[in-house]
Amino acid sequence: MAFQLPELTYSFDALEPHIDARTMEIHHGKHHAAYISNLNGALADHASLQECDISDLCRNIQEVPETIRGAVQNNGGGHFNHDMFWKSMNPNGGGTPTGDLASAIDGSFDNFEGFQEVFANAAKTRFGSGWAWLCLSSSGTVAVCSTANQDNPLMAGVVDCVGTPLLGLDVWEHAYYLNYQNRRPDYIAAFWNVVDWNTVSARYETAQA
Ligand code: MN3
Repeated sequence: MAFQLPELTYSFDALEPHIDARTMEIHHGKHHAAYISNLNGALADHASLQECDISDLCRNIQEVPETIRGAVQNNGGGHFNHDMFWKSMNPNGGGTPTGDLASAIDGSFDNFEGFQEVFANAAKTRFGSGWAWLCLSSSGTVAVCSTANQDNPLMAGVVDCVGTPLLGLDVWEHAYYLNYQNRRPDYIAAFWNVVDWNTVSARYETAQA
């Protein structure tokens, strides 16, 4: 089939104590796998779309045939978002961004702490299931927003914060409930310890090119 579950580059327990092994195992092996299975099912009779890059499928979601658009929005979004999420974290992560990305964050949020506060607030106040994002906006500045369900900022015509996603945080309960129960703010605070800023910076450089 067109899309396959990407392997993690670290073990399920590598992000402990911030994200526990059981959550990682179920989140990757069950939730992400289900998005891919359902995406492939939706695209079964659409061979040309099976060849698309997942980011292009998200970007051009309004051109996907109407009969499968909802399934591609939910499951293609789910695949893109989780693939990006796994790669945004590293057991050696944490700290602060450097270089051009740090300057861009300072430009939009005064400083890194200001950015963290805005991002955490977007993640906390997303009602129900969704994601918080740091994006490169069309105006060339970095911005924070949140989206519902498995939508993401690539989905022009669907979301009101169109841009290139640089960092996303999954705030679905399945991402944190085993370890944090209803304490979403604690999960958000723990996330900063595992963010791989080198990867986020590389996305920023690519998005500007
Ligand atoms: Mn998830």
